[in-house]
Amino acid sequence: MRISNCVFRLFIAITLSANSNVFAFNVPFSKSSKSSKSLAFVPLRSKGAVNSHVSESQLRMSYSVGIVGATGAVGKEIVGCLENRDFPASSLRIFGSSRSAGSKVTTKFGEVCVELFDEEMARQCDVVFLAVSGDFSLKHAENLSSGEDGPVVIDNSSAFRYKDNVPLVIPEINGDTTKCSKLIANPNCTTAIGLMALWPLHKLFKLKKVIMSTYQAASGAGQPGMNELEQGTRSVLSGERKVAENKVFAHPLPFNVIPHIDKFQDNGYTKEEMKVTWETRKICDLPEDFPVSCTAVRIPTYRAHSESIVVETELPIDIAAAREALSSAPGVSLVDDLENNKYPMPLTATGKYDVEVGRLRKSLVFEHGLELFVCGDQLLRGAALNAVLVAEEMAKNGALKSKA
Ligand code: 2RA
Repeated sequence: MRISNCVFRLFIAITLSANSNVFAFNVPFSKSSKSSKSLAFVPLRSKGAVNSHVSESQLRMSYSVGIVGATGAVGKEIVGCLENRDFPASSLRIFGSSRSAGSKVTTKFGEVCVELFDEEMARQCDVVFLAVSGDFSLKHAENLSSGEDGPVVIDNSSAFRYKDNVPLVIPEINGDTTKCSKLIANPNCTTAIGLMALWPLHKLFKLKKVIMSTYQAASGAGQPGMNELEQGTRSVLSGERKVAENKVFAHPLPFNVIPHIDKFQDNGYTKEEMKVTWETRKICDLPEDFPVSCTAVRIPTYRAHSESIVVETELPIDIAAAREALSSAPGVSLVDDLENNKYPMPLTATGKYDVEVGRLRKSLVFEHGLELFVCGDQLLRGAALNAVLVAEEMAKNGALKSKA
């Protein structure tokens, strides 16, 4: 029977990754139900890989899905992506902490009960998404995925991204690497958004150098980041304060930009910036010393990261060919219509599966060089959607198996 015609009973427990409030659901779930707006954005459908879903034969299989961290900013979007993409889930279990295990909450799914996180319980799943801290992942991810009967584990943290034996995956670029490991690392959102645009250009013109400046939304720091931006802006506009308070960010974010995301490293770059360098090399299978440089800046927007990217290429740039390559690339929308003031922006990229790419122009700096502007919903493309696409890829290539 086609999964899409079925009504499943989903057992959902939700844990708040940021503040550890944990909820759970035990409710009937219709595959045709629309995503709750309170859980996640309903994204616009995109072309290419993100619409290809799993094959007809794989749709006849169904997978038991687990999520740890399902009510954090990323976890909510994972639930939304699974729903919106009709992921063939026979059951959905969401695991939480002891503090909130057994608690109940009413949502569009009905009343929900928490499951206490336990490795053996989570190992019963076919695939487990981890949307929790790196420390949690370090402690549990390898145990979870170990052995023949362990589930596929897709980890959103940075804990395993740079380990040689753990694939770091953007399915449209290196999806085939998922065949060799049951533990998969999801890239940092900033890298994922940029590479969606850079990969088609690399195939066409062969990248030589990449220089990126980012404009990153408050939600990169999760719900607490969004709250600090909103409350701080209100406090200034109401006259309550001259300058907003800051706890999440290094400085007040309202009416400001902050060139500091994550910890400073010995070389003067931040860790967020170095992630772009390290992850670009690994995902695109580039040499260890391939030149990628990033300046990462936090700006007072809610959602969707923006990136100004300059590349030097081996081959001469042909703008028409670049536009054609980006137009047909899966997961990319070319938004580049200067006459009508159309270019990528956080407001238009928010809630979209595709990354917007525009402002394409030959660089004035390099003999062979291109400049572009990219905006992507980092909670989707940079995290939740990418993770669900990884699971779909593994369902297609046989690396994700159903125990049923
Ligand atoms: C940020 N990229 O925007 C980070 C989140 N992983 O803070």
